[in-house]
Amino acid sequence: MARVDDCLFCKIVAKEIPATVVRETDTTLAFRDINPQAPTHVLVIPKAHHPTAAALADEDPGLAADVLCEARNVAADEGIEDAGYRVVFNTGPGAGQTVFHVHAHVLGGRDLRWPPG
Ligand code: D5M
Repeated sequence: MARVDDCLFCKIVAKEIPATVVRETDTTLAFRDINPQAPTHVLVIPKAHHPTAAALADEDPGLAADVLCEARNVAADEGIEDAGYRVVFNTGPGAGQTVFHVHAHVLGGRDLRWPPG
């Protein structure tokens, strides 16, 4: 799906809402989370609208791979690869997803405990 009018992240892609963009490709955008949970907390999204990671995997697995590769590239840019980092797709309201435009949280720069809350 190209764009959903009332979607916050579609508006960030369209530059209608500002964001601190750290990487951009033809198919993806990476920007800093407005409410960071770690020293590095970047969101990687596909520019095209897919509501969840599950929908993205069904509808465009190649684009899902683009998002994962960009998560890796963000970690490299941020210098958190060696220490370790986490890539999280909250999927569904029960898992805490609040924005229904799929996004990978890339978290690092501090000790990350398991299991997450
Ligand atoms: O994560 C949704 C995330 O989106 C949450 O960590 C806050 C972040 N967010 C919300 N609005 C913005 C803007 N405008 N810029 C940057 N980050 C934002 P979820 O997994 O859906 O709970």
